Amino acid sequence: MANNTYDAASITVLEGLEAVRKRPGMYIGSVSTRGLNHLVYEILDNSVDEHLAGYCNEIHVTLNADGSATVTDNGRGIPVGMHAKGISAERLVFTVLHAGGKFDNNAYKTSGGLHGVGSSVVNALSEWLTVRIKTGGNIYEDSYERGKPTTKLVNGLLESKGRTRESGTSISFMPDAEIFEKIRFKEEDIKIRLHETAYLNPGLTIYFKDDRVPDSEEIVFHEPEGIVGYIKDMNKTAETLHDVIFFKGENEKIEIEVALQFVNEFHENVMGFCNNIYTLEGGTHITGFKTAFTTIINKYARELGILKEKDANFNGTEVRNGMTAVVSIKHTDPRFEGQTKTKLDNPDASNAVSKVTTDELTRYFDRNLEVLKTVIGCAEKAAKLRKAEEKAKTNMLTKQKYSFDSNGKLANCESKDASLCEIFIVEGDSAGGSAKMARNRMYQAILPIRGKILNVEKASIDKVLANAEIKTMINAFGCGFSEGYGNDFDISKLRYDKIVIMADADVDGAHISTLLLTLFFRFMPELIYEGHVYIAMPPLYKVVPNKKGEEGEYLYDDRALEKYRKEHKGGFTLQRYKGLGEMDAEQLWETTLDPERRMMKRVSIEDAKHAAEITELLMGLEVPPRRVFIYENAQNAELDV
Ligand code: TTJ
Repeated sequence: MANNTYDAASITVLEGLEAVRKRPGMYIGSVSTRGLNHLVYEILDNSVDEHLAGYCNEIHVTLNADGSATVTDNGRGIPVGMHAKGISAERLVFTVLHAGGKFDNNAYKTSGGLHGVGSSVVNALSEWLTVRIKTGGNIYEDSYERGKPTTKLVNGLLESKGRTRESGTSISFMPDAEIFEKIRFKEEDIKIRLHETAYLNPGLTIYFKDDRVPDSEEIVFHEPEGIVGYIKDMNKTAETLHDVIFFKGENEKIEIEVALQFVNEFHENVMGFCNNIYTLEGGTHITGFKTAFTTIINKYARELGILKEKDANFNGTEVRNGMTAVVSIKHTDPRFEGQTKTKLDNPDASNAVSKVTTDELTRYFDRNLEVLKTVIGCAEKAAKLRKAEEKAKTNMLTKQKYSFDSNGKLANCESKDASLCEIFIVEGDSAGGSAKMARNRMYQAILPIRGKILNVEKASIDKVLANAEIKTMINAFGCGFSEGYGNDFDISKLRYDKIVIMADADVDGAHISTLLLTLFFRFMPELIYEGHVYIAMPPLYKVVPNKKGEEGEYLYDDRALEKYRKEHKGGFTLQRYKGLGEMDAEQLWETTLDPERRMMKRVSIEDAKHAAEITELLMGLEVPPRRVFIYENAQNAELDV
């Protein structure tokens, strides 16, 4: 550290990382589990970039027993030499904001929005971080604590720790408990992300291991079929109507790949990616694809005489009825906008995707007339339903606009100030009855629902809207719904700030929550985007110590019970709640309704998406595995407060 230039550089650097620690949300979105997992993706993206540059084909992701994570690749290794600023390249990567990708000329590096904000952000938000690099025949190691280097340099550089013939980079880091609400990575989400990455990079093999679980097995994600394999897997349990259609092309330096397939169902699932980043909110690439697709299908439908001169065109929703599609593009300078910075904003992407789609699909349909007819058939089916559905909708919305308690079931709250109001959707009439008595009737509305609500993945819109429970719900919320014909959803009309799903912690409860989340995800996703949907977490146990003078308490999971057992050797009585129905009004208030004491989990868009995927999966399975699946997931559902 004799070098003044280096000292000066290091001071500005540390100020930068201090800013990250002060406002982590600005760099990684949030400090919830979502933000926590983001750290892994942030590091992983560097290795994927090295793959895209053509130098890496294997990545290992390990969740270590001590709670840290390790990402290892077999790329060239981060450069360890001196960078122009008088600081080593590797130090620069981990201590300077936005330094990622400075040394390579990889055109498709992930950048923009929350993505690629860099390893320095992860470093700043880690209690410790260790870098191991094999490059140029040597092994190097560098370490940091909360962003600050702890390894001694010699003449400003790392010393070799040994020789090797291999090359690659390995990063281990422990997320900082001072920053994050919880520091347990959610392996389910990470696995989904790794699998997605494997589909988008067919030449890459990703190994995942969760060493927090004893004897856990390594999972290998390798998808040589790429996005075609992705479509096949998504449609695994559906009735597919033709082979997967795949095309790719390039336009104005934008690389485009599309895979699509129609299934015999009444919804569409079009997913977009830009430079391997999933664009949850869509954007220009998706618009370009959809516009082109609608034009092509209408053109063919007229040529084939399926649409007559007097007929109106099929609309976009109709031509995509039953479609599963992945649109993946590579752009040298992606821009992301939107609520969650997941909406592609580059205007040139729209033209490029539209052009390639038009050229390639025309070529395909000219040669595959049967597939074309099948695809147009899906649009016709949708169009036929349209009239009936529009009618059903008008009837429903006009007749019942002001009598939103269509079943006499909703016990509404008195306040009309939506920012203060909450609605609890309660499983079962008996729990619903107690909840009605227990609630704060000024601000809390109760809507009991019976049995299983209709599965919205499977049913067509008119059936969904005919369902009494769903009708009541839509009417109660007050903002309409948003799939199918015309987007009538208006979140500004929402009557409740919080929509709380209250179901038992058992198989049926898990199923009801899953179905409700699927319903919201498909028809009212903004409720979830804007954070209005919650899941109530009623306690599993009540314990009262035998020792006089000590108060009883509620326990919310088995871990808490174990802890309680250890701390109360003097004995206690234990009451286990099998369901909400077992609680009386007062208990329900104390544990689940009272804003001061209750526990609730806010539903993220990933949770809802996951629910929709489970629903889709469940529909294709026979009864026995389905029960096993729901039960396992009901058991695994962790407490998240
Ligand atoms: C950059 O250009 C010269 C050769 O090495 C290139 C490079 O930086 N490769 C690279 C970086 N491979 N892997 C990484 C990397 C891997 C992880 C897990 C984390 C980070 C921050 C970088």
